[in-house]
Amino acid sequence: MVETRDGERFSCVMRGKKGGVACGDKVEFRITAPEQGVIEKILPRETLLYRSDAYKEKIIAANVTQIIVVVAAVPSFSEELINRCLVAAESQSIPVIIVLNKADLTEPTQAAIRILELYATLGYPVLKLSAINDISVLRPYLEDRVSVLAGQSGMGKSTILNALVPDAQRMTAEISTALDSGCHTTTHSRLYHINANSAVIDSPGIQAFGLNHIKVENLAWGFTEFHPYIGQCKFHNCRHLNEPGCALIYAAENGKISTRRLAFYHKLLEN
Ligand SMILES: Nc1nc2c(ncn2[C@@H]2O[C@H](COP(=O)(O)OP(=O)(O)OP(=O)(O)O)[C@@H](O)[C@H]2O)c(=O)[nH]1
Ligand SMILES: [Mg+2]
Ligand SMILES: [Zn+2]
Repeated sequence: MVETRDGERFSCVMRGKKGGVACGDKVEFRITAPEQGVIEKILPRETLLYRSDAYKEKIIAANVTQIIVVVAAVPSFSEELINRCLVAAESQSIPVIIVLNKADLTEPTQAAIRILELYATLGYPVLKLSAINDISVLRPYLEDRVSVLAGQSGMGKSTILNALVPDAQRMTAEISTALDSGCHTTTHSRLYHINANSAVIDSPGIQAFGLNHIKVENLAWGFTEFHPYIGQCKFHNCRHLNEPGCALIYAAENGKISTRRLAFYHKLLEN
């Protein structure tokens, strides 16, 4: 769906090969029939958030200026997925905020807060809210930005979107308690305007966040607190795994960086 500056909408196909165009893209298109058109050209992207495994790449959104990683205590969230999201974001220099949704589930939320404290100390804003009650703490973070709601299925991304844009009426669905997961309710990303300068994209739940597109030697740059130590190791090609004289391992041993984050980095090196 293409929207013009005046807010007119056209159902479009892509000229030539299918795919390639993503939610948030700016395009040139030609009208072919009432409310229909052909996308002729994708304009250069400011940012591109995507994930990739050995076989394919999947664009999450184009031209976003902020990523809102949505987590909740129920179903349980993967801290590794947060870290992968952060690495993808850092590689595109896109700022991230973390939203802990379903704060009304007070007891499990307490445990989630303790896990997320680490990310707050790294400088990522961590907001706690309950989308079914009140999302007002999130509003100031949306101003003058194009944000994408990203995260696992069932965390409440579409519920947050509906709270922000009541007319949107995005489909939401009960989670599966048996599987401790969401039901992959949202199948297509879509951008919604909050006001003239702010927009939010709701995206489908992510199960795995492959980072095949990021070179191994660049992975450490995805960990913001590692930056002062990169280039300080004894060996210039240090992978910070177990090499002697590694500045990152030394920093972790001395409590300057979190051993949990170094362990996630090691996990990313493996695949
Ligand atoms: N208790 C509680 N439940 C919530 C809250 N926000 C969302 N939910 C519920 O969580 C379930 C999943 O919400 P969705 O908004 O569909 O989740 P999603 O992240 O969009 O999931 P996908 O589209 O599958 O990626 C629904 O049953 C929501 O009603 C909240 O703040 N508190
Ligand atoms: Mg959804
Ligand atoms: Zn090192």
